[in-house]
Amino acid sequence: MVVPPPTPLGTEKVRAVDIPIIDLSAQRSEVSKLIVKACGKFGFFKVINHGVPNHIIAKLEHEGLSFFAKPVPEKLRAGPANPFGYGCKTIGLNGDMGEIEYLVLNTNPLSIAERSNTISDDPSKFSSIVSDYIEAVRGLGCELLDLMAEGLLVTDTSVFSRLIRDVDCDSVLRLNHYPPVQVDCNDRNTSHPYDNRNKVGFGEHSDPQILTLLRSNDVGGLQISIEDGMWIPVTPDPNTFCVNVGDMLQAMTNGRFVSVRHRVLTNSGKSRMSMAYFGAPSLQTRITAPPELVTPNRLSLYRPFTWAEYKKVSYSLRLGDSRLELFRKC
Ligand code: GA4
Repeated sequence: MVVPPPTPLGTEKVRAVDIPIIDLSAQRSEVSKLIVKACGKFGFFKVINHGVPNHIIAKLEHEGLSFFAKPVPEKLRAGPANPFGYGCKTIGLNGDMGEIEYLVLNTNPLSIAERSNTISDDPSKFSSIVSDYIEAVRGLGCELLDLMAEGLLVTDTSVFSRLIRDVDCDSVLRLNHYPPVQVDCNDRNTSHPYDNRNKVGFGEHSDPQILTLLRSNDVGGLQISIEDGMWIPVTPDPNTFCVNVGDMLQAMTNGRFVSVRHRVLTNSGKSRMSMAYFGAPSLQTRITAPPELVTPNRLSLYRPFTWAEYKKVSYSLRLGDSRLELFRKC
């Protein structure tokens, strides 16, 4: 199903809503309940005390900033963004555009090692920094997926996490850089940080994968959608990870969790850099809900499909299209 064109920027409603901040050091059964609640209501929450060491984050952030500071011809050496490499302004394969430049990496250690010499002057250092980050965020992702299964009272509590632990998983690491976009001084409106002067950095969409773990610097721009036409700005906090439910997790929870629609608007003064880990299953994985989540009162919403099938459909559509609807049972 193709969604109607979005409301023009600036005519939309932006609301301040408290986004759940979940402390992973709190009591496990409480944490799992809070996560299930947040995933059902928003498909989004923030985590603190997440266990990903600061030095691992700081090193990758430094590598990202050094890469984006390079002259364009050097960045282009990383190869085109699809499937893995450097992209600037174009998103996907069907004409979506944004005020963004980015680097997409496969999370497979061999692939990272191979790619590193086109990205960094010290490829072995780059590849070990990226691998350390991926290992740490994958650990956090697995922990969150186990907590989700526990909170949903699914007996096989590793049913979701084992998909992103798989050596053949199709997970992706993406570094996004949103350079500041100047606004006309006559147009300046100091009472609102984000209004119609801000351009789209990354347009409205949901993430196709299972879950996304996003860490950004202290520059805002990320917004999540709660209802049609209502946007909530996410306060940036370099010490937290934002967790997005992706389309696959919506399907695997039989609609108990919602995959969050989100976007990024540019900032007029500062550049935003975010690092997103997209946890995905292997291409041949069949996406189905565990038996506990399919009941006579809650029949199965989606037909079974593979991640490869879903990925192919995703890349054949525009960024903002609602792809999961195509897999809904009639
Ligand atoms: C959104 C999540 C990830 O950034 C991404 C994106 C991908 C791309 O930028 O090439 C997609 C987009 C994302 C959703 C639908 C398709 C694919 C652009 C697009 C139009 C890397 C991903 O996996 O899906």
